[in-house]
Amino acid sequence: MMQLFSFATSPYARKVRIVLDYKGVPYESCERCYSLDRKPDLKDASRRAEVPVLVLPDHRVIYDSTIICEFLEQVYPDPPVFPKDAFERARTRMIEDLCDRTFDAIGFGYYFAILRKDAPESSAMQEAAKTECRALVERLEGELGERAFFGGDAPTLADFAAITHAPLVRAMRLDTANLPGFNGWLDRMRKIPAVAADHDRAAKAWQGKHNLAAEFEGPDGRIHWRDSRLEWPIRQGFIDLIAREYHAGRMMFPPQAA
Ligand SMILES: N[C@@H](CCC(=O)N[C@@H](CS)C(=O)NCC(=O)O)C(=O)O
Repeated sequence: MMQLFSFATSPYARKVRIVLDYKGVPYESCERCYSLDRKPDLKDASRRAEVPVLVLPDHRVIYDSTIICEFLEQVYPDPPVFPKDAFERARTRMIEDLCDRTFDAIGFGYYFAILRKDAPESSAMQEAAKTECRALVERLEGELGERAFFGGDAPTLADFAAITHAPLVRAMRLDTANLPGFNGWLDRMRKIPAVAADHDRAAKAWQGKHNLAAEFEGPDGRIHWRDSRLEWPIRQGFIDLIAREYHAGRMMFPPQAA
């Protein structure tokens, strides 16, 4: 059976688990978070030690949620998570990419600012995240238009990527009353069994041993930063806060990939 290195609150691992469940593919899940538990098996499987990582029954390894989902689509084409039309397929990937980079970076910045509540930048950083999140949800509303899901009548990878970030909109208490497309989409998504199961897993994780500090800081108090999560606070002008984190030795990066 395939094994998935996963983590209950990782949007990328959640996306892959939703796709596996949606397609009815059997797999064994292994909860890992390198920055929290530093167990060597994840790093042995994939040098960057990020979840998700899919290990095939013959021990071959695939990392990165998008690459894993493309593999799953080819091996288990039914039900599909990509549209057939070439442009719509590219559009699905663009929406997925938008969620993976932008939504994730905004959420990371928002929770980081809450965690550093005593920093002088904390409230401005939370506000910047809320403003950008609002703009992003409006953009998604536009992408939905009159469609039930981003790709039309059936959900695709774009929907599964976006739904893992939807809790952020509620956590920020953003007013979405004038976004009927987004709200209708949320209702439809929550009725999909694979999405409901993911929601239960993530909610249980948040209520259980996970808390904000535990989620962010490894055993030595360092926070795991990478690409778009680092770009966001610098673009927003919070470079001094990031520099203080760096000089205080509170940052860590994924292990070198090669
Ligand atoms: N591009 C990767 C990103 C994966 C990623 O950033 N995973 C995070 C969790 S959300 C991670 O494993 N970070 C290392 C850690 O926290 O230990 C993907 O799509 O799979």
